[in-house]
Amino acid sequence: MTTLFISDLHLSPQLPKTTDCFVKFMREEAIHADALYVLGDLFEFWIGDDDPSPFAAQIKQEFLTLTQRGVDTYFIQGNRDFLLGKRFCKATGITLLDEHTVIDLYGKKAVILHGDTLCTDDVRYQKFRAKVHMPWLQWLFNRLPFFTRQRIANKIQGDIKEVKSSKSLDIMDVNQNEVEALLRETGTDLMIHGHTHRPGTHEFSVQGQPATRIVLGDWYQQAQY
Ligand code: LP5
Ligand code: MN
Repeated sequence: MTTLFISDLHLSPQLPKTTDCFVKFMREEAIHADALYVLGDLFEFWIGDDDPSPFAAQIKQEFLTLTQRGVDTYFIQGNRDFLLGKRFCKATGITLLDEHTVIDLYGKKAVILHGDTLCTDDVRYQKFRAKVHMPWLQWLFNRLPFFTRQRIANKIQGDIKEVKSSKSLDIMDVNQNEVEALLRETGTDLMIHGHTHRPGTHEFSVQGQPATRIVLGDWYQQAQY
């Protein structure tokens, strides 16, 4: 009985070692699991399912092989791959889940999400997020040629880097009230997310009942699942 959770791999053609770790994980670990949940930021950037690169094809092939072997595979978009969509899922056999989703983990309910929506103290990010999630803007963006989108994404990323480096670490962590509100709203006492790159297990109580929040780690140094 194994269900695996990963997030924040930040795969890119520039980091071949991380891609190797991912391939090894898919072929040696995920293949034996009942299910695999990818909780966002699988990619450093994903600007459209029509990515023509051999890198994109390689990653898709790993997922296709896994789902064809019968491992149920699910994906929740992160803040870096929120444009991953239906076409990617169709090509790989994975299932796209809502921003936050309640799953049944061998009889235990858990709410899973990327985690960026919990960082409500980061007001500038939340405003940015609301903009890039506007359906009409995404519709327009998706209709631009792939390489134009790539140029726009690079420009935005460059502009934002400085903004991020001026933020305090506190602001970029989850807001505890937000965490508790989501647990109450979903009627769960277990939450699993990534995004903050601060792996750990947090125990606390919500309305007098014990609750747990598990944070997944990133893959910059090693595979974490
Ligand atoms: O991922 P991480 O940890 O490095 O940082 C995140 C937040 N940053 C982001 C930005 C992404 O990395 C960049 C994604 C670019 C993809 C291209 C999209 C193409 C447009 C599509 C249009 C449909 O998510 C960071 C958080 C951090 O997590 C911790 O939570 O702090 O947030 C920021 O740094 C964002 C700034 O605070 C916002 C600055 C606004 C600048 C305005 C730029 C122009 C916007 C144009 C919108 C179309
Ligand atoms: Mn993230």
